[in-house]
Amino acid sequence: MQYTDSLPAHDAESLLVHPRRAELLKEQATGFKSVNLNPCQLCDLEMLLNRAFHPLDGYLGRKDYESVLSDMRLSDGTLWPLPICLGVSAEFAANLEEGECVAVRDAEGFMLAVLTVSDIWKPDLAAEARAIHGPEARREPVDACCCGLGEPWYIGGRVEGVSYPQRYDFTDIRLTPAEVRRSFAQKGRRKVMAVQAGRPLHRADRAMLEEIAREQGVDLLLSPQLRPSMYFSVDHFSLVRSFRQFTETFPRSMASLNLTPWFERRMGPRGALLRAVVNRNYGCTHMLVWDGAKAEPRRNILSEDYEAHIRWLADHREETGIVSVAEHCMVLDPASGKYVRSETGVRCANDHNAVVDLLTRGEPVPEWMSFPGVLEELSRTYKPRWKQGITLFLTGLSGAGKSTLAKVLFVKLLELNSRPVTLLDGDIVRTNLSSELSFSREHRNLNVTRIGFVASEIVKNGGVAICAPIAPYAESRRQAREAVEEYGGFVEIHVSTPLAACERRDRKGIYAKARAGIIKGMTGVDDPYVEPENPELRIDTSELSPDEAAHEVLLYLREHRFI
Ligand code: PPS
Repeated sequence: MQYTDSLPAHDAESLLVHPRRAELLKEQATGFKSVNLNPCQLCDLEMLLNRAFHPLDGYLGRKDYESVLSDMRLSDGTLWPLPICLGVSAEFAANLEEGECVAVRDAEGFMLAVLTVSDIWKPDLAAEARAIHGPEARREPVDACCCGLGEPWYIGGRVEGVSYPQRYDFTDIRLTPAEVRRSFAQKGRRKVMAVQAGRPLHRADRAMLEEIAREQGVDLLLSPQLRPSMYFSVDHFSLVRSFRQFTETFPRSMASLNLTPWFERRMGPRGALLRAVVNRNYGCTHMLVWDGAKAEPRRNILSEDYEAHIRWLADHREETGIVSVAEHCMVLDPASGKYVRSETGVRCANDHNAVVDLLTRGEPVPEWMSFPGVLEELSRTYKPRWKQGITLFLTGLSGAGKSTLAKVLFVKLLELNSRPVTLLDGDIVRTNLSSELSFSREHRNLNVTRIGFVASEIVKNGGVAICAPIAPYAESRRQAREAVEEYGGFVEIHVSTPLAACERRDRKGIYAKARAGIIKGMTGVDDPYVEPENPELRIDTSELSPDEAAHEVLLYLREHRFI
């Protein structure tokens, strides 16, 4: 890699510069161009700054990049399996010159580092994909960091760190590689196996880890595999909290927990090799390799691909310094009540699927499957339907009876008192949330998308949202459903009262005005209403009283176990 002579030498523990230099860089940075990092890029920068990516001291330059693609080595011969480059837009790259300094910032604009640009180039993404995934690979950017950049350009060069990215969650277990290595030394741990998993771990995993620890003579460093996009989601917190509980089932001297900004790149064997290098930098000597194939019931874990993968990692053991240990398959021995190793049983991951299944059905999880502490954490996230949040989305023409039905449901659900209930009637929303919007197609869609967003926040926090907009278009109804279903139930109720009946009622006199041409673009008169194709319920209020209509909805909710 190319270095600028005037740059200070880098520290083995971090790429953060001395505070005086950091101050100087901040002053100078007003004249630098800026790159704002996406969540994946932030993880990469943190891994560079804390030296989890040692020996890299910046983003790869072109020569190193090409050498990594062709030989899995930096140009000085050091093993390095995957390119770590900074992807930028073509527009940004076009105005940049080699030798220039760039301020590297987080999404809020806070400066984290300065990159002295040594190389700027347009990567051949097809060649990159083939080098990493083999000749069949397609040409999409292989690196998740480049998502959303269209046709990215890469910039490489040395990095001077000013600050680590801000993290506010679980700060007590976010140790840098140097801190982890020091803690191993203090505790006298000489052999440690890194265990990363993207799902909560249970009793079968515990039994397997205990057995491996005994056989290999290792302690354990447990890390939940976090997704950069997950930081604001419930899953993120519940995964980490379940890991805390799981770690506590081991003797203190044997296992510790740490969060790393590492994210899984889905880059096949090369990705696993990079994980080995990173684990070595955290001071580990071993790493557990899960069978990446899909968990299928009754499937023997040791597929040929998996064995080849383990052998391949073993071939690079000298250079990575990491012993790769294959996942074992464990089954419960009914006679002893203990887990025993099996060559033909099912993967531990299946146990997790079973646990989630039981929790969401509201059924008890048997003692032998998991730990009380882990289950307590998970049961806050994986709830049965009657404890999850839910949205009742009433759609239909003006005057169809949506508001009346919504009000009756609001009262009935409050009477049940199982969850907090919020009424988002069309009028309430138009007054408080969408007062500037017209009744154009674009604005109606925007209005309904906003309602979907508010409803999803309510559902995320376990409440009931009753929405009653006209919502005449399928696209925004679908968006609202997608936003909500990420967190809970969505019941679409088409209030299908025919136009003639709505017009006969005409309580607001709005149809009369529309027919007289005073109001233009009235839904059903001279503006479309696209009927929902597959609503959960269809209710025509011209044939039912409000109480009867509400009764139908409540029956549906009961039948589908929402209440
Ligand atoms: S939308 O299409 O979902 O954004 O509409 P919504 O927010 O539910 O607003 C509908 C209420 O606005 C009044 N109104 C109109 N409706 C339809 N078309 C036009 N052009 C229009 N102009 C005003 C109407 O009274 C609706 O109230 P409800 O309660 O549905 O009768």
